[in-house]
Amino acid sequence: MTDNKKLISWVNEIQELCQPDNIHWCDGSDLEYNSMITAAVEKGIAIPLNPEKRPGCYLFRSHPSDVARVEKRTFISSKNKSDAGPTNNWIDPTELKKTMSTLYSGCMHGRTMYVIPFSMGPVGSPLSKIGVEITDSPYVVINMRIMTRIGTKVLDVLGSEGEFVPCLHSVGYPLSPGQFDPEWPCAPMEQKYISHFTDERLIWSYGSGYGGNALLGKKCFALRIASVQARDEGWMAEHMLILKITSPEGVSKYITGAFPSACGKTNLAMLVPTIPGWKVETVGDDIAWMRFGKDGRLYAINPEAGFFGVAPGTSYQSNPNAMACVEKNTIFTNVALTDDDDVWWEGIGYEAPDHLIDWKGNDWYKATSTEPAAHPNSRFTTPASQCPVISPDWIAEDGVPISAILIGGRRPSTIPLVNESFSWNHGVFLGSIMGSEITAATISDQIGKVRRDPFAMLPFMGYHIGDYFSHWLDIGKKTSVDKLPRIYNVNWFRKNPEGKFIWPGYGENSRILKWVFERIDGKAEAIKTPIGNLPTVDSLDLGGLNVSKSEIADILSVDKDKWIKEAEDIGNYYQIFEDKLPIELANELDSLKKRLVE
Ligand code: TSX
Ligand code: MN
Repeated sequence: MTDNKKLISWVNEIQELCQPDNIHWCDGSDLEYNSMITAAVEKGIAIPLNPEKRPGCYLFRSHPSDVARVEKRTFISSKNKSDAGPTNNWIDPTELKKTMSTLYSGCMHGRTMYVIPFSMGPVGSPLSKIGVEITDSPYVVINMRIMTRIGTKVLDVLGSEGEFVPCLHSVGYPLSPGQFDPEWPCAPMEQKYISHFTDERLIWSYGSGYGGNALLGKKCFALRIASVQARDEGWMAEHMLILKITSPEGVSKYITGAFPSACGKTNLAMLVPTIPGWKVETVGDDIAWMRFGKDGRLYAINPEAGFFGVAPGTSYQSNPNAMACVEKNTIFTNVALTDDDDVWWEGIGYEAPDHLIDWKGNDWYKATSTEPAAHPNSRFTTPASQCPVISPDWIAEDGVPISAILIGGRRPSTIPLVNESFSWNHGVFLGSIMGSEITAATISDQIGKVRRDPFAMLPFMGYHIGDYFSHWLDIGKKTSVDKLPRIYNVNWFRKNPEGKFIWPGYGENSRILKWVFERIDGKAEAIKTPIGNLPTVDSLDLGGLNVSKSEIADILSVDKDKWIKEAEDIGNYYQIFEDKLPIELANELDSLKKRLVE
């Protein structure tokens, strides 16, 4: 199995602490996967879907209290509180370990403890990193097998001395002999902990079986722990999609994009261009690890092997490639079940049938039901290799060279459709002030204000956000300007006074990608404005687009009064960083203010 002393002693230690009935080392084989699925079906925790319509697909339903990441139960436990910064929950590591050790004590009674060696990134690639997740949840094993590379091949690379990030997970529901085991065991909210011991690169998760709380390779490792490793080792761990775009002439470039949740990252990563001759292929839809190559350019890998996407809103119209992915070998969680054992969700692109079983397992009738049939955060877990437009380079060991970085949020006003930063530092400034306007959909008393989510990393930062900005600025000093990716602020969500989205978005975003592509080659025109370089109306390819030139001019306009207010708001927001706000960003804000009144 393994002769890695650190791994063997950690597994022994956890076995003693959690006291499982059995231990299973995951080899990652098809046989193992199939027998775990069979066992889950026999126990009634997985529902096989119609083999004619969804071969190899299964539906799981979570406990209604365990349906999403829990930010208030997510902790950055560094020795010094100041290392966690103003945006993270912090608990002293000694105290947190004491509390959680009590919870973990005997927590796997009546259960099997699975040991999952996994690689984030292609197995053996110089940009990849190894983790080992210990879990008592078969659902986690099944999903980790799709989302990461798991099994014996990872242990082979780990070898006897290799380093790995230990990731401990328990659903927090020990069973006494004869005790009934529910479909989705989990612990009450106040016992849930998603903890990151960042100094020793260790993850402890307790009490939740859902998504990012439980599939520890993703947000916990590839973003929170990796961001700390990246800071210390001079690379970047970012909440970004990666796409490849190819022009009609056959020239390809790679672009990453940081967007907060509900902006359509997965849709952009799999975009179907509406402009003739252009092609977009997917490298990743959620996380990018970027490192300098020997040539001084930034190279990105997708550390994941699958997509854990939000189902509602995904349709053959909005994202045909995602729909093709989920036709087979896919795990669905909390979607609705049809009478012929297919799936349905709000926004799937066709009417609900008269009767469904909703995400809670109850009858749902189109005529009378008032609640959504699928949970708004219901998910598909699907292999990236099944994506019809997956780029062959998605498994490139040395990653792909990045030419541009997109950043963007949901802003109904102020932020134009696309804006090119003047410089790396100016781009970091734009990233630091990213955010989405708070709408009625967000439960908040601050409707209309901007919720800042710098680089879409706020929920995923492993250290002080001010130090993170400094790290971005440092990256910009490590190579020459011509080798750095250019940074573009985009906004698909500008609204007209009637509250209607002006830009059609989706496949039409290829027009923006084309402009970015041509800017990099020094071919597309732009005008310098106080906030950045904006396209002229004529520099955008608008052929066949049903939007008037005046509306285009509108979403490319810079309203100085709105921006003066924006700059004031940025000044207030910057105060939370106190002495950790890099001087370069304070200078960028000052320069912006000056340009606005020139
Ligand atoms: O994903 C989106 N993208 C990026 C696509 C590559 N969405 C969905 C966001 C929620 C996940 C968008 N929504 C985009 C977008 O570009 N734009 C919008 C806003 C919008 C919504 C509907 C229409 C137009 C714009 N049009 C009609 O409904 C007809
Ligand atoms: Mn994400």
